[in-house]
Amino acid sequence: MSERTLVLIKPDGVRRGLVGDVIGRIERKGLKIVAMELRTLDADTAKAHYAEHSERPFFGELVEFITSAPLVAMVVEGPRAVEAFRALAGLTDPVKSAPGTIRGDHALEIGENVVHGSDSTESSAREIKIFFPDRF
Ligand code: RTP
Ligand code: MG
Repeated sequence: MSERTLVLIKPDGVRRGLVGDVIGRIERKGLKIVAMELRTLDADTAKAHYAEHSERPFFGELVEFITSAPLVAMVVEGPRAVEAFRALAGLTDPVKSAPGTIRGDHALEIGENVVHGSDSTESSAREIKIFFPDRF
């Protein structure tokens, strides 16, 4: 059963030139990119995307960071795509992420951890609607 997940290469990943690395990992895994766009988020879109964290102390910083510069948004498709991409990404805390994962290989700080991947099929459906409202 194929499913879709929303992947973001966050502003730190774009700024550091990691777009090709992340796309390469997605492609080598056998997942398919079915939509992709470089864009800078406005605050409303960022707040909607991260709504589940609106009461957390880091919410302001999170919104500021994710809107600070261009990111790459994509829809990635394949068998168990949500779980497959989360495994490629590693854990939220890059220091705890195993080498071989995107965050484990490329980051040190929780707040700048290179990529986002939806955490469930319910989240991916909601997030894909926010980023690509007319496409799916
Ligand atoms: P994401 O949503 O960005 O893919 O990351 P995630 O599922 O691994 O982590 P999540 O719990 O959804 O948190 C979203 C983003 O908020 C930042 N964060 N900061 N300072 C903190 O304690 C803290 N906790 C989370 C991270 O940048 C995380 O990716
Ligand atoms: Mg999350």
